[in-house]
Parts: sequence; structure tokens; C-alpha cells
Amino acid sequence: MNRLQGFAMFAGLLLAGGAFAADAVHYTAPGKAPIDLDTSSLSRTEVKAGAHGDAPSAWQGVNLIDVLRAQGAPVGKELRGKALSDFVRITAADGYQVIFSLGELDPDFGGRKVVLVDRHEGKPLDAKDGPYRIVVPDDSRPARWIHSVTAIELVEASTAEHRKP
Ligand SMILES: Nc1nc2c(c(=O)[nH]1)N[C@H]1C(S)=C(S)[C@@H](COP(=O)(O)O)O[C@H]1N2
Ligand SMILES: [Mo]
Repeated sequence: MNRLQGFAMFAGLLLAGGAFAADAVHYTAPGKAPIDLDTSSLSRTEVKAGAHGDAPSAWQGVNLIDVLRAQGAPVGKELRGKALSDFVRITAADGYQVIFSLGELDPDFGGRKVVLVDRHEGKPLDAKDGPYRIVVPDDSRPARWIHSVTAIELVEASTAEHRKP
């Protein structure tokens, strides 16, 4: 193997291992500096789901609630009062957007399984859907399975009417 072949093999292995994410997902929250998400320290999960009546297939990634918790979002015991009007807005490269409320996601409340996936059947997502996609196995329609995710924003949505702490 010559040096060029060696480099090509090395690069290929890195890509296959997902070491180079083509694009990062930006995370923003009120009062926090925006960051590029690094989910490599979170425990991984797998869900079986099929869109449009497709046979279920396996999607791998991290739970959205774990991403939020790791970024200091108010979850668990802290999810009370005004935080119960927080929501998460997810934006894609094509400008598509969807939201989930924190209460919908938190295991102490709605506990909805929402996964930020980077693999389908063990392989990195196709360029057109990846590198990150949301999968919501229990939604009857896959319209919130937003692909090509570029940003996740925690949004505080209470108004001046809100009078509880
Ligand atoms: N970025 C992005 N994600 C999206 C959409 C979109 O237009 N843009 N359409 C949604 C809708 S309406 C559906 S039904 C599913 C389609 O998923 P599929 O392309 O895997 O069939 O993707 C969802 N995710
Ligand atoms: Mo759709």
C-alpha cells in the first residue's frame, strides 16, 4: 500500500466511524452562549420505527431529553413553574422547523421518546437526511422526523401573564 492509499484508507475509516460529522448541530438557550453540540459522552439508544407504514427499521442516536439535560435545560425536578412553558425548536438545513415542549419530552411528564439519530441500521445517515435526524417512533405521522438538523434551540415561551415562579 502506498502513502496515498494509506491516507485514503485512514480517511475512510474515520468517516465510517462517524469521527467527522459533516456539520455540527448548533445549540442555543436563553442566557447561554451558542455552542456546537457534542453528544459523544451521552449514552446511545436504538429505536425501531417505520415512516409511512414502512416496516420498522433500527435508528441509533441519543435521546433529545439527554441532550437538553447535558446542556443544563430545566428537566426533572427543575421542570416546574415557568419552565413548563419552555419548548425546543429544531431547525433543518432546508428551513423546515418543528417543536417539542419540555413537558412532552421529560420522563416525569409526557416522556415522549424523541431521538436525535445519526445512524440508520448502523450506518451513517444519507447525505440528504443527515448527518442528524429526529425520529419520534410514537408519532402516527412522521412529519416531526425532521432531517438535516442544523439547530436545536431551547425557547422560553411564558408571557407577562405568567404569575407563578
Ligand atoms: N428537513 C426536513 N425534514 C422533514 C421534512 C422536510 O420538509 N424537511 N418533511 C417531513 C415530513 S412532512 C415527512 S412525512 C417526513 C418524510 O420522511 P422521509 O423523507 O424519510 O419519507 O420527513 C419530515 N422531515
Ligand atoms: Mo409528510
